[in-house]
Amino acid sequence: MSRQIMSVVGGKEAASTATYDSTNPARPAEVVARVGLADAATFAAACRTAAEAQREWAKVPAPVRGRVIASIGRLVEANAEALARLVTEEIGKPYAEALGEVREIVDTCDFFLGEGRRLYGQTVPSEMPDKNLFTFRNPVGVAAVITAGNFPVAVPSWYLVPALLCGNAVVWKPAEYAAASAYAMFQLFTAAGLPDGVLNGLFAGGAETFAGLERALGEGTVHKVGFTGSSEVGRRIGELTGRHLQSACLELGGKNPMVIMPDADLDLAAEGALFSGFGTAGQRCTSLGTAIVHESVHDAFVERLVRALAAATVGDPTGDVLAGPLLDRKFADRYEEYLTWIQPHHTVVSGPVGRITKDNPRGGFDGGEGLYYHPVVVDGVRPGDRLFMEETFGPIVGVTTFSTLDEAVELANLPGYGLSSSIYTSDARSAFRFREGVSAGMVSVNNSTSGAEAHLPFGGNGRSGNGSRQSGMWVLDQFTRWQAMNWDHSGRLQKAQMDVAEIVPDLDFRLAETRLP
Ligand code: UN1
Repeated sequence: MSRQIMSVVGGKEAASTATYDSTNPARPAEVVARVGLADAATFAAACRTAAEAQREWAKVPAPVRGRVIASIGRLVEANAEALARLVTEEIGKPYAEALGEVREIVDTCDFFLGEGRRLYGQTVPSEMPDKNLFTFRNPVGVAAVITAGNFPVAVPSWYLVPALLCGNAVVWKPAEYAAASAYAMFQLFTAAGLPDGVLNGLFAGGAETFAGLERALGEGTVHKVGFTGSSEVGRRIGELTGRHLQSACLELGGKNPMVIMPDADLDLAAEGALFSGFGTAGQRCTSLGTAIVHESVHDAFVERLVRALAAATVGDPTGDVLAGPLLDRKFADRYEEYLTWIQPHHTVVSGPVGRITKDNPRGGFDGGEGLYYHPVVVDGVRPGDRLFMEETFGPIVGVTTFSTLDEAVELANLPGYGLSSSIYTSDARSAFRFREGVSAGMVSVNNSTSGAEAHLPFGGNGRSGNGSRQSGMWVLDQFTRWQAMNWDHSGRLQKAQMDVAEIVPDLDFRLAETRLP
């Protein structure tokens, strides 16, 4: 029996105008949840409700809001297995990874519960006597958060937890194909005692969401937009928020490079490439795009990667597998299109390509009805190729070669994304030269391109985002605005820059020349 879920606005179920079935990608005939989808008017109404609730929420002392975040962490921890099982069922993420994803919510809560007792502002000396200067972090107001379904609970928590802690209200629009996981997390958040209207869960299609957001921005009830998804939609959201003099927090795609230097530990590099490229079936925004391999170790690296891939299991995500099915039909269709970008000058070194079926099995595994695909390694990709230039969300990795580190850095930056990157080397100079040259917001040395920790700044540049950063103390700048206060208690008008005491130096002073006798 599948779940029926609806949007929740101000603590009450909100009207829906359409229905969406979220299915299990390992067995697409199985409906995980029947989801009521709201329209643009309901989205805008949710933002009004949030704006109303935010006024009271901002008055709750930050340490008390921190206690609520602590309770969310405890509730998520106590429900970790159930939530992870649901994530596996709904988007096909291998269970061990789903548990790791749930852990990331707890880590985020652990970090921000203490922030409730910090949210530091400064006291700053004034240029005049009897005057004090201060800075305060104020909540922005209402955050509209629109998230993807490949990390249906962890990535939303990166927005929701700091936004709420800082005293904002949130309207959260999760991906429809991950609605059941999102709804379960929403329930855990509200069980922690958030007042009605402070967190609203809104299920809606893309077009209605965009129209609702446009309306709410016009009405002045949204003050920050957080978006995780494609570069294409991110650009539209950036344009829309820009017209309203806002800058959205955009976490977009990636074409994440991994550079393998001649002095790399090749076994370690192959293991890293395997997980970066094919863990989560290549559906992380931090997944490996192209392995950029020094020409002297190309054959040895490719041979190791292909061997490791052949030994890896693709299959039922409830079991111990490297990868399960793709997230959803829409993603499988798009992935099939990426496969058409394989050109005659490329060499597929991994074996069969395409959907795993009875006629195209992977060893003894025929995939059943599931959206399972063969993992693919394409050797010989070149800078002009679409496979080299564009994000290919799914289990496909390109391989190209280089001769100098400068050339490798240039290749790493060429697609114009800039989320994550990695270098395998045993030379500190190469690691630091790569770090300096690469355009990515994140750099791994001798490690996978994916797997960022919850307390480092997460975000990208170029086609990967507008420079905004999530996580750790850096995300506070997304969900608060600095306010500067000056307080003059001299009892007279002291004019800045004019009524400032002057101490006159003797700038002609020079040291006397002394000569030894
Ligand atoms: C994403 O795919 O949107 O660094 C985020 C990682 C994860 C997050 C990925 N912690 O791979």
